[in-house]
Amino acid sequence: MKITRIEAIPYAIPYLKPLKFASGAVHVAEHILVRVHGEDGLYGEAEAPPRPFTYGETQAGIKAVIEGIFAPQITGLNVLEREKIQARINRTVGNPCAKGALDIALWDLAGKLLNQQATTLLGGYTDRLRVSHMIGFDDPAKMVDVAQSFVEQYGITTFKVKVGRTPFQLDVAVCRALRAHFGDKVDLYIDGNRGWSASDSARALRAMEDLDLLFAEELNPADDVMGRRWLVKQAKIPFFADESVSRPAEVVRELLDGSATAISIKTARTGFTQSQRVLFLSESLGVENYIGNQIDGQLGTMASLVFGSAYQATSGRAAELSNFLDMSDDLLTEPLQIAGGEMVIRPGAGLGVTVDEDKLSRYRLGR
Ligand code: MUC
Ligand code: MG
Repeated sequence: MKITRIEAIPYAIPYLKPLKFASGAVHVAEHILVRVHGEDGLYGEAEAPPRPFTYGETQAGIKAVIEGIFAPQITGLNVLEREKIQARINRTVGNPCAKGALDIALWDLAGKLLNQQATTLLGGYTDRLRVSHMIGFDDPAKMVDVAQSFVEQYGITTFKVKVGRTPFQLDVAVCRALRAHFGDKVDLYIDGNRGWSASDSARALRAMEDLDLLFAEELNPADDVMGRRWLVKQAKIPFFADESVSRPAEVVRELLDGSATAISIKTARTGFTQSQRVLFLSESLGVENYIGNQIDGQLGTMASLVFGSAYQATSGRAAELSNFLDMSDDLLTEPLQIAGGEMVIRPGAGLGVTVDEDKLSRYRLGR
């Protein structure tokens, strides 16, 4: 089946509660719905979340690159010619979230064409993942309350704690409060979004040595090349690369440079096709990974679940699948559910979810 038309539809849905972290904050989900149409009226869908403070992409930029460059390059190709499509869109450098959403929409469409779940086409390992929730900056007591409510309401027991503030003791106090409140009943890890220097990161890690953190992520910038290497060498817990690995080549570079010892996989920035490369690299090298969250809405969250549940190597750790719960609304006809700390894939073809046209017309921007 041929690709006949591609749409990039901007929309905006406010958050009930903004998520704040060291590199920025999100108050409104200003995302792009990517629709790839094939023959016979079938289409595939995915969500692109622009993160200017992480990858430099904007909502307007994602729409422009998809409609102006990628659509003319791949319209008319067979939906299943994934490598040919990758070769064409990768002539343009950067734009990871635009490419990621386009790729996921193509897998959704391929699944519908073949009447198969995308997760089965990818690997079909399991039908569910444990969920980890990401807690944004606030006072220690409020962050403990958020975690407690997610334990009670959703059975979630793994939390990513955003750190990277100055002075670093603010964040140490939060982690200490969480551990004091929950004891060993929860797993905790930290993500600095490049907010600290190498030396403050080292001091913070020392100050939290007794808190049994699972791992640390992007505490300082990978661009502080020597400082990052110095930090990672002395860290006693795995050091995950996140925003510094938006391409497979960057995964290799960060690992060989000693700037990371483990890899966060985000389908929002590497789609399914490039996420496979990242995953197979990390698996072959014996490097740990987990499925991260780019503050995705429900469509993007389902994409993360579909990919993560497809493979044994991405199913081991809890995946970040719950931050859509902070949004005031979403686009799907049937909202995603988290119960018993898990999220389960949907039985339908492709991603198994459907966008509600009324909701889309309520939240779409422009015509
Ligand atoms: C994360 O893991 O860093 C914050 C910015 C972004 O791009 O993703 C989030 C979460
Ligand atoms: Mg991160």
